[in-house]
Amino acid sequence: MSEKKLKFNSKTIHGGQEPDKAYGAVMPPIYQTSTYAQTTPGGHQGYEYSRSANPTRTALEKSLASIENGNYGLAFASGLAAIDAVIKLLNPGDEVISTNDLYGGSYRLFRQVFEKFGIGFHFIGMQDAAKIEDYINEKTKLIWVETPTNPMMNVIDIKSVSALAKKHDLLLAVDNTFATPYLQTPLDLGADIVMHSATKYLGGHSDVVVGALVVKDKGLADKLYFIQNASGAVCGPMDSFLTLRGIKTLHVRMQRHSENGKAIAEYLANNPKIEKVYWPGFEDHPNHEIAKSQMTNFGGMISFVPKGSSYEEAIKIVENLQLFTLAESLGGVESLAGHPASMTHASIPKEEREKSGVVDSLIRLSVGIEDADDLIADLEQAIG
Ligand code: P1T
Repeated sequence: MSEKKLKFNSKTIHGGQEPDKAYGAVMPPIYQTSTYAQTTPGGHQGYEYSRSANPTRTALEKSLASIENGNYGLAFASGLAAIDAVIKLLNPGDEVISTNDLYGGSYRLFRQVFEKFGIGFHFIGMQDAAKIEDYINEKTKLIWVETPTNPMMNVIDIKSVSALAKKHDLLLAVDNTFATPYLQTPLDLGADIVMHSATKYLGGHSDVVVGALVVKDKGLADKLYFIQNASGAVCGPMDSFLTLRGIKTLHVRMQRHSENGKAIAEYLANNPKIEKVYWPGFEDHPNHEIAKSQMTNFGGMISFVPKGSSYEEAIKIVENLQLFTLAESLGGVESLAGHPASMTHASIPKEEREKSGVVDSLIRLSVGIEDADDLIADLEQAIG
C-alpha cells in the first residue's frame, strides 16, 4: 500500500519503515558504529561515517518525514540543535520574527548566541497574524512560530502566517513540540519547516534528548542536511532507536494525554482556588476557534495561576505534588509539573517574560497518561 495513503495511526508504526535488509529484523537494529568498511575509497553501501548518516537514524528520519506529511526528516542531538540548524540557514544582517511566548531555551539561543553573529530577532504576539506585517522589512528572512506556545498555550493561525510568509517570500518554521503531528501537521497548513523537541511527546518516555526537522522541499532539505553534517549535532543510534519506538505509540498516548488534559483543565477551571487556566480546549480561550480548526484535539499541556498566589505559594504547590513530578521537560507518559519563572523560562528577563503572561505564580502541567482521578486527587491535596 502506498505509504502516503496510510492514515496517521498506521504511519506512526509503518511510515518509512521496512524490515531490516540483513535479517528481516522488524525493528531497525541499533547500528552502534561510527564508520563503515569500504572496498575502495567511496566503495560503500550508502553509509561511510555516522555523522553523515547512520541506518538507525535514517529509519527515524524516514518515520519523522512520514508522520509530519513531509518528504525529508533530519534527526538532531536535541531540539535546540535542530533550531540551531534552521537559524544557520541565515546570514549576518538577516532578521527573524518569532512568537514572544516560546520555550526559554529557544529565546536564549536566539538572543544570546545568534544575535552575536549579527542576526536580528523580533519577539511579538502573533495571535493577530496581521500584526506580523508591521515587522517585515527587506532584512526579514524567517518567521518562527511556536503553537501552542510554551507555556501560555496561545494558538497561532498557521495558515494565515503562512500566507504572509509566502507573500513576502519568507521561510516559515513551526515548532510543533506541544501539538505533535497527531494534533496538527503544519506542513499541510503551509509551513516550510516543522521542528520538534522529540525529547517530548515523540520520544514520549522521558528517556532521550532528541531534535527533529521535517520539510517537503528538496532544496531546503539539502541545505539543512549540509548544516547537520557540517555542524555535527546529530542524533545517535541508540537515541534514534528509542525515539522510533516512542513514535510507534504516539497516537494512543496523545489520545489519552488529550482526554486527561481535558479532565484536569476542567477540574482546575471549576476550582475556586484557581484564578486562571490556560488550555486551548476551553470555548472562552481567545484562540479556541483557530485551535479547533487547525488541531484535532487539545493535548495535555495546561498552565494555571492559583488565586492571589505569590512566587513562594506557587513553589509550595509544586513541592506538595506527589504523583506529578516536579521537573523540567514535558510530553512523557508520566505527569510533570513545572514553575516556568524559575525553571524553563528563567533565561527570559522577568520584565520580558511577564509581558507575555509568564508571571511568578504560573504553574505548568504536562498531564501524563495515568488515571485522571489520581492526578486530580494529587492536585486537590497540593492546592489545599
Ligand atoms: O530540550 P530540547 O530537546 O533541546 O528542546 C528544546 C525545546 C524546543 N521547543 C520547545 C517547544 C520546547 O519545549 C523545548 C524544550 N522544553 C523544555 C525542556 C521544557 O520543559 O519546556
